[in-house]
Amino acid sequence: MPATLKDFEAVFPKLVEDLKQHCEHYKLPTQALDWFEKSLTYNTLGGKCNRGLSVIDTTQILLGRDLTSDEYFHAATLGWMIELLQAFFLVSDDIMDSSKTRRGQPCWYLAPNVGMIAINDAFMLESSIYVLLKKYFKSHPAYVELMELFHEVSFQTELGQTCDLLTAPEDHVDLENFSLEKYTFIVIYKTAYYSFYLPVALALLYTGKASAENLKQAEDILIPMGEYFQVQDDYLDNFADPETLGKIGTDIQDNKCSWLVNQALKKCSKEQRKALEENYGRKEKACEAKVKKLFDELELEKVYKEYEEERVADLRKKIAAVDERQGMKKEVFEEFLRKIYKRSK
Ligand code: GPP
Ligand code: MG
Ligand code: MG
Ligand code: MG
Repeated sequence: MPATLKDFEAVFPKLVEDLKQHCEHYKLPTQALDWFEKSLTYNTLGGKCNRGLSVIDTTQILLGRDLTSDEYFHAATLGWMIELLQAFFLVSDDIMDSSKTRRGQPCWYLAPNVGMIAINDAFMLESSIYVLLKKYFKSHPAYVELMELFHEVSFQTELGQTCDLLTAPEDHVDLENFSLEKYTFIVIYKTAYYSFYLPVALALLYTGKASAENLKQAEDILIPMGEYFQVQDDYLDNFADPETLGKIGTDIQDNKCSWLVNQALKKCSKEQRKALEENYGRKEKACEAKVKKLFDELELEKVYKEYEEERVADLRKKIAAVDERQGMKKEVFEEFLRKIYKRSK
């Protein structure tokens, strides 16, 4: 049985208490302690928690049995550490993308009295990972590897974010700057490593099954799966109902090298390209509306649905070929794919 969000969320208050205790040890003034707690709950809770839940599901599948309550707590704690990493990224990303809403509420930097304090709050969310890692995993045989993995995946994500931002200059629209090659690099690094490879790699390290072969098999399937996930994110940015999605799309106005604009460039006529040149990446709502209309004319929804079926068929083929001799399980990947196939949020 896959882990439930309710059980997973029930672990979080304990981790908040641990982090507060760590601050109290430094005699942090109450005002700052309350602020930290508020940031922790505002920014870490309220999402789907697919990444965090996947650590528990993967651990269970790898061990081939139900977890003891101690194992459940440890796997969930690793899961919450990914959710903290994600919170750190999202608080920062929303500032960089000038986004307005996240998980159905104002982005943290836009919440009352927050503003640029959000930058420091993001750092604290990141640092919290290592406080918890030390508290609960210091004597685990893979402690250093767990820590190095968080560091490396953070670096990879930051590389992806760098390219995402550099291909989307605010004041200079140049469609020549976009390409599917650049797109692939951006999404693999900014999303696939931390969202897909990290949960499984953590579970492999935690269960003592992180052989080079198992890690490589995980990477070979989870990176393309993460690429597909970010294509979904880009598709939903334009085509989903913001109410359902919990965030308002900004990719067109932000001049992003998104999957949709790359598909549009592949299909458009000369006139349509001119319209794209004149309206993509501009702040005006009317320009955004023209690009949205163009995306409809080019039937990008249909292009996306075809891509999705093709990608999923390819992933299923890769999963069927997984070698289970060193304890890896096909089910790890099947479960992951089940969580995201045809998602609407
Ligand atoms: C998703 O991009 C990628 C991230 C949230 C990683 C950010 C990395 C940092 C180092 C800050 P996105 O902007 O498309 O996500 P969303 O649509 O959720 O804003
Ligand atoms: Mg964003
Ligand atoms: Mg972004
Ligand atoms: Mg997006």
